[in-house]
Amino acid sequence: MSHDHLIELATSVAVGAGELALARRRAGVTVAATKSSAEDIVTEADREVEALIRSRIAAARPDDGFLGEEGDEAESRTGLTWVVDPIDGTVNYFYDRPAWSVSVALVEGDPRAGGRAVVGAVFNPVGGELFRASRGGGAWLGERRLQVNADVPLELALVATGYAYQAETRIRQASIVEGVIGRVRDARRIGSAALELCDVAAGRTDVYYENELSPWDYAAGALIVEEAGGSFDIHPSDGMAFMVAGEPALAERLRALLVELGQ
Ligand code: LIP
Repeated sequence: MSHDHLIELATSVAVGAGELALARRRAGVTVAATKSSAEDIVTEADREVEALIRSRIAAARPDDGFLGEEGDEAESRTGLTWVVDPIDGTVNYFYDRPAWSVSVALVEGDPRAGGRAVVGAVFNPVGGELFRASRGGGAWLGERRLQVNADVPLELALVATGYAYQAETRIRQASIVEGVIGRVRDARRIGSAALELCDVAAGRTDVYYENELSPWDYAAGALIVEEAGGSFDIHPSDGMAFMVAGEPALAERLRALLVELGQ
């Protein structure tokens, strides 16, 4: 199947899943369970949306692998694995804050160990924005070609980040933000890694970093950033591995600052 067909499948699945998630949101959302902490929730909609995505992809490409946030992993027989976050920004979704997305990526290789997406789609149903990219085909918001901001000095960079579901980790992350915020223009936090990455690709923020993300949080957004001329790298750390995404020179300056601050 060509990248054109693969990106058509990824975008069609992401939009259909987003429409279901939005309908469930409007009908009312309940917490189905918690995971790593009381703050780390999963809703019935998360599970229902992932099941819809899984069924549509299995019907179209039954031999591909599947790695979703909410369900069992399916082994790949093609070397390709669909990496899916059915609702990225779950807490925002639960609070009916209009900042959540469906993230669908097809990754070549091991999604947890260097695998790279060949196509990716991120759909924000509330805003009606569909971000997409295919390897070598550019990054797009609708029909608009995306490009990261270039030639931005660190001290004038609008920086985005996020925080973990564990309080002790958030306290450590906040101490890093305390060191960053006086060295940059300002900081932002959406609460959806996929949308943060798409904002970098669209030039709405200059650079984004976060740690303790999972492949389903970043697989699609990382490709969208790279196809918009940016870099996405996961950096090992004695503490917590962290990712940085943005125009390559700026991303490297932020990485160096984070290491200086003890990230
Ligand atoms: C979320 C990420 C976000 C991070 C949150 C959470 P989820 O994913 O998209 O960047 O800061 O802690 O991990 O749980 O909403 O799919």
